[in-house]
Amino acid sequence: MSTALRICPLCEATCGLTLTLDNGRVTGARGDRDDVFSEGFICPKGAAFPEVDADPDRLVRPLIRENGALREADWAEAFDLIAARLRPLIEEHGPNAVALVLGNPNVHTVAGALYPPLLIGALGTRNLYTASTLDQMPKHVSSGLLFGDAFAVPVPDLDRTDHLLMLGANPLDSNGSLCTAPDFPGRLKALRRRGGTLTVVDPRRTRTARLADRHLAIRPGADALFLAALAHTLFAEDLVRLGPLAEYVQGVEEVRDAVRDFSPEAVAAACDLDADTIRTTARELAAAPTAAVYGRMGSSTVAYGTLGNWLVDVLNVLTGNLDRPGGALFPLSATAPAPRPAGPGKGFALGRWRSRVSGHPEAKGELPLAALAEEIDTPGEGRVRAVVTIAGNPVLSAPDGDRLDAALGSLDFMVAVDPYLNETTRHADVVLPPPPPSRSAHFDFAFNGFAVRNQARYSRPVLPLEEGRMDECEIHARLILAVSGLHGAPPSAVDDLAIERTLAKAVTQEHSPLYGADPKEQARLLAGRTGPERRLDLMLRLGPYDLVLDDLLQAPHGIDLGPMKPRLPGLLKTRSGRIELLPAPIAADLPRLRAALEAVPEPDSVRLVGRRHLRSNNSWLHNIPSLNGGSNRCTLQVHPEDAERLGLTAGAPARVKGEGGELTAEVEITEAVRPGVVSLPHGWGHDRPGTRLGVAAARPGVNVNQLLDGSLLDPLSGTAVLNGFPVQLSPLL
Ligand SMILES: Nc1nc2c(c(=O)[nH]1)N[C@H]1C(S)=C(S)[C@@H](COP(=O)(O)OP(=O)(O)OC[C@H]3O[C@@H](n4cnc5c(=O)[nH]c(N)nc54)[C@H](O)[C@@H]3O)O[C@H]1N2
Ligand SMILES: Nc1nc2c(c(=O)[nH]1)N[C@H]1C(S)=C(S)[C@@H](COP(=O)(O)OP(=O)(O)OC[C@H]3O[C@@H](n4cnc5c(=O)[nH]c(N)nc54)[C@H](O)[C@@H]3O)O[C@H]1N2
Ligand code: SF4
Ligand SMILES: [Mo]
Repeated sequence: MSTALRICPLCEATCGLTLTLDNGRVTGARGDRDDVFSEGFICPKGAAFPEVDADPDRLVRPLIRENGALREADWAEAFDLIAARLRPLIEEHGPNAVALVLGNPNVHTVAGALYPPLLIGALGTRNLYTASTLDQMPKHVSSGLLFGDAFAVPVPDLDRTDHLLMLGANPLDSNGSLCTAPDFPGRLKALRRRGGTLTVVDPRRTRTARLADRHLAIRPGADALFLAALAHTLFAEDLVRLGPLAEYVQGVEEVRDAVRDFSPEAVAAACDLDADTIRTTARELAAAPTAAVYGRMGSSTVAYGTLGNWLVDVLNVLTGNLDRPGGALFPLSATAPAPRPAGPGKGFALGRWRSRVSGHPEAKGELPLAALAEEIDTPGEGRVRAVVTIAGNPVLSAPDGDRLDAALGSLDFMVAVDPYLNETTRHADVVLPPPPPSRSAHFDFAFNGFAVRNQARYSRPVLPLEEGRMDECEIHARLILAVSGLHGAPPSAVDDLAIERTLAKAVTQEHSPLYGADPKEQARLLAGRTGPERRLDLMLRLGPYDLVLDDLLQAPHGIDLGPMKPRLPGLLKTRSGRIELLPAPIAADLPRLRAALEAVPEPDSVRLVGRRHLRSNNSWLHNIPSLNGGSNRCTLQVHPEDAERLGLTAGAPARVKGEGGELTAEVEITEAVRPGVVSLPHGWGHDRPGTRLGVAAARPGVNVNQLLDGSLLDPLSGTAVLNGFPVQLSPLL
């Protein structure tokens, strides 16, 4: 028996785990007390790591479709088939005939960080769809417009702030998002212990809301109105204090004009909050020595998602809290390029192309995942004929899974890189299964960029690859070669090319640590056992902390790089080189928000919101017995008043009808939801044939996204409205 360290890949908190190994298997997991960031924290999902790792339903060999049925194949056969089918399709119909779908776990794997950008380049397709348009794309668009960099996301300084205003997030169950903080619950408790204030805005009385000093049970979808009223109040009461930020910000007066109509009185009815409460919230935000406004899923996947995300940072700016300790700061990860000197940048463009069928504008190079089905099933020039999915299950995660399900079934060819045969991957002609996490290296390329403390931790695979398995990085590299017409070349060629390109650029950049160096010599210096390790080594060398891979290998519990530090103005890449507080696309979308002032919902209307459970992760952990035990979790939560009015009974089925379809769910009566709001979680509906999810299929639940038809989007970001959409309820009889 031995132990090994491994960062948990099951949510954004990135906790360090100590795994027990016995006989070539992981038999236990506990929190690593010496981890520089997580200091021993673990949640039930992390504790289930051994089970997640050894799930007998995980695919062991590639699958290929033959005469309509999937059969096991070897790797060579699988890649031969991809090269033989995908390449000719691209040559005949052009690159846009292939759509690439990237799901959430790509941000939790080394492969998902290093290879998809190269695959996108190799495919040359404009049909790129990711889970971002079911999630945080409004934040990317807002950051792109405000700061000129879609990845410049301010993160609340949880450990130092005096005041946190949190909207649409429930970190006690989600463990945090776009704010990477192991033991988020403990950090919130510490905030309160040191005399700080926590305000939670959520239509549900969540576990997080119960921890707060104040819970505002807003009407779903109204966050942007509420935030605009806070900004209005700051101006009206002369509470705007930019402090040192003033030098870097333009457009403050324009924002004053833009929010003039949104007085607390004007938004009160739409938000269903009283004007005094809104005013008090604004005053407290302004009065706090330091404060941070933080909005997540519930304020993002809504009709005014980009406006809401923009207003979050407008408030951080107007109160002088952006980029200052205790406020909302920009993390600086060890693999981010070393900061360049301040000055104008290229800015951020939206809508450089549009989707074929509905004309949705691209955002950050992506089209709305909600529009994928129509891009496949609408005939005509430019139709999507083949799909590659990597770590995604859009049949359950995106609106109108039934339509997408049918569309995927009609494709000429489909490839899935995924460990499971699930609702989506069952349509693939080739399934390429990556090994379980214990056999994969781990580095948080994505989440270190959103972490409340700068740090770097690397884990090598804790167990060797089993016979017949392929590392996920190699799977991605071979896929890239197969679609590029380079099928059969060694996968290391992909890493070598990436290194060569990166170095060629870096040595010409004056701010780069390798400015003026000889690229060939630098490439030879790179250490690491594998291509991806050499690429990590290079990124560290080009990064801001003078680190190399060997430093990480010498520090198995991680390297602490200190608290977040101010990064303005160097970080700004807007054309003006300043924070552009009222960008034109935002100004153009504000009339829509103004119209919402009048559109107060009917008194008896009901809106649906989602929820997460501590033991879940989107659609893919329902197959783990210890994470899917106990009572039914896929229940429709209804407030007692609504239940009474609508004749719904606890434990009995209710019919739920949305614009896109209807379903039946078991009623749970609870005051945890406010009147006029019901809640149903996502990621369920494991009752389709042809999957290999024994445990999940036995308790399938229903797919909430079947209530949607994919037409409700935040127009600036293409993000699906997954929260706060209208539904009708009735007892099933
Ligand atoms: N246990 C668990 N953890 C997870 C996941 C999981 O599935 N399970 N998924 C991971 C992923 S991919 C993500 S993106 C994160 C998300 O993590 P969070 O951003 O914390 O998201 P949720 O837990 O969905 O919480 C969203 C909250 O918004 C509320 N809400 C709904 N509509 C509105 C609204 O209009 N206004 C406001 N103010 N609130 C609203 C909901 O009631 C809900 O409590 O969690 C990650 N962590
Ligand atoms: N109604 C509603 N819908 C939602 C949400 C909501 O709150 N409400 N949340 C949305 C959010 S925030 C997100 S991020 C999306 C998520 O949407 P998706 O990313 O489509 O869904 P997941 O369930 O995370 O699917 C992950 C897939 O990755 C596979 N996988 C797991 N580990 C690995 C690995 O190591 N490598 C590879 N290659 N694959 C792996 C799993 O088997 C699964 O097929 O769902 C969105 N959908
Ligand atoms: S909080 Fe997230 S990262 Fe930490 S143990 Fe749980 S699932 Fe893993
Ligand atoms: Mo997400």
